[in-house]
Amino acid sequence: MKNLISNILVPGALLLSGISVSAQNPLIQDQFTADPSARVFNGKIYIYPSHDIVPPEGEGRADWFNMEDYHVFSSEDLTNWTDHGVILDQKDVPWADSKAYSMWAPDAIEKGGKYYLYFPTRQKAAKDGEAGFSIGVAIAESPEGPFLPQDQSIEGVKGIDPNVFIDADGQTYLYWSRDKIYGAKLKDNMLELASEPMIFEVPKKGHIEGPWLFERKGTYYLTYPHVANNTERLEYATSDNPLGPFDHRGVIMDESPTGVWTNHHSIVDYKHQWYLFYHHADFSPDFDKLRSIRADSLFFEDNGTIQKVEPTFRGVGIVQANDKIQIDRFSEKSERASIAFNDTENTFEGWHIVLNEPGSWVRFNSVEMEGALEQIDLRFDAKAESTLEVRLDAEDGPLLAEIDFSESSGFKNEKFNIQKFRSGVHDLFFILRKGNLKIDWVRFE
Ligand code: FUB
Repeated sequence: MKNLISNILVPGALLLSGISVSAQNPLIQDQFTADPSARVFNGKIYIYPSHDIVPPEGEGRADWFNMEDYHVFSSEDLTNWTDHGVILDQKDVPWADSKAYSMWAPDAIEKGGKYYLYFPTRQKAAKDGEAGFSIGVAIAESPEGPFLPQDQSIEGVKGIDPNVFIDADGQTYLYWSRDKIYGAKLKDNMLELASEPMIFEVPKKGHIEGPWLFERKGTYYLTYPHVANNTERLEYATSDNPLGPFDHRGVIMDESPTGVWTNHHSIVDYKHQWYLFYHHADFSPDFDKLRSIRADSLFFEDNGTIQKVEPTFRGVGIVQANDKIQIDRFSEKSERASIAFNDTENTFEGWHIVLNEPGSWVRFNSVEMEGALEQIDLRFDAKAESTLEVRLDAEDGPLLAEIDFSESSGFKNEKFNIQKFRSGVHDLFFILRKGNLKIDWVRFE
């Protein structure tokens, strides 16, 4: 973990704005991100996440969440993400404790051509000694910021996890949490409550936070992480009114099997497909306060109920054949195939897939391939003489390549000829026929 921590404390060029990151899940692979609030602005998808960090020595809170700023990321294809850099820092919020490292889950919305960032953080110690979480607003001319914070937090709002919703009639609502979920109307200025906060106790027992409200076909979906058993799972309730009453309807995503305690999500329709954005601790398997955002497709039944989402590594979006295809972020694999970190001291180096038994395979969905491609470039480590088949669309689909590897001593790249094939979006199958092979990534040219 040592190199990983120094990577975070001295981010250098990795965290400059404007860098494009190509990724499956997790979506952002050069820093920790959590609590993704996804929004569609000007035809692009923007994500406003929390930014988990390891704080400088002697600052922040050991063994807890530490966040000092927000970045925003955008994408047009859900595969290539641009980091627009820091849009707000704790030191620039007049009402906040500038050393609290508590810039928790934010949300953003556009109204009248301005962009409003709603964010929680700890307020400066008040005269009565109260220094809990309040929610503030920062305003920008562009979704990419910079966001200018208001002098005061929103009067009458104590809590975390703000979420904003604008109904078809133009009325704006603010939701937030403090063990329960609260909601109220916002004034047209987007800065003040226009109604008394209501409390939504759906369900009545178990910690609940992170509200995200959206409307579909006249139904208002209030969605939230809830601890029903051990850790947070994503659930939802519905109503015909943005302020309820809401009826509990079901589970969107089960508890994480790896014990990550939080989950926090958003749900958006982008180019006629619904997506669930959520988080896990992919790059920090032993410490669940350093998280990473993910996305998977979400589907509704005809009666409006939400189908449960199974988290995947593959995530969403189409990958171009001439980009690095990280097949360890697979869509499906045989039981005996596995993944491993490339460098356990610096997990941001990613993973490789391990095929160590003849017959083991991995499938990677939705690669855009044009027929003129002639070679596959593989980064691999052959632990023995090995043979790999690369097939299109099915385990017994058209053969693209049959590749023999001699034993190697560590990872290296080699290029191999491929057969002719039909242009289009294909699923790729990699099937080990002989030997023992680790593959980091592949690329076509
Ligand atoms: O990121 C800090 C907190 O963890 C969020 O505010 C909660 O929703 C949980 O994800």
